[in-house]
Amino acid sequence: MIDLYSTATPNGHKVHIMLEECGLAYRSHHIDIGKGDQFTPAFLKISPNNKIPAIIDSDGPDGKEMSLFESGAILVYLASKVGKFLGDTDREKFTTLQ
Ligand SMILES: N[C@@H](CCC(=O)N[C@@H](CS)C(=O)NCC(=O)O)C(=O)O
Repeated sequence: MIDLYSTATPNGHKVHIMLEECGLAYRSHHIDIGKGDQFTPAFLKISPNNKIPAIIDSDGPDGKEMSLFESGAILVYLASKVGKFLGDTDREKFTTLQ
C-alpha cells in the first residue's frame, strides 16, 4: 500500500494522476500547506524539505518500506515499480526523463 501526502497543487496532482495511471492502491492524506501542516514533525520525517508531495510505500524495494519526496523522483519510482512509462531502451528512458 502506498500512502500519499499531498494537496491540490500541480506538483500534488502529478502524483495522484500517476498513481491512477499505474493502477496502484493508495491512501491519500491531505496536507494543508495553507495551515502549515507541512511543518509538523510527523510530516518533516517524511519530507524534510517541508514540501508536498511525498509518499511512503510499505512494499518498497526488497519488500521494505520506502519513503520519498520530490515529485519527479516519485514519478520515476512509481514508473519503475510497475515497469511502465520509462521506455525499453536508455534512449527512450532519457527522452522521457527530460
Ligand atoms: N520540487 C518539488 C516542489 C514541491 C513544492 O513546491 N511543493 C509546494 C506545493 S506545490 C509546497 O509543498 N509548499 C509548501 C512550503 O514550501 O512550505 C517537487 O517537485 O516535489
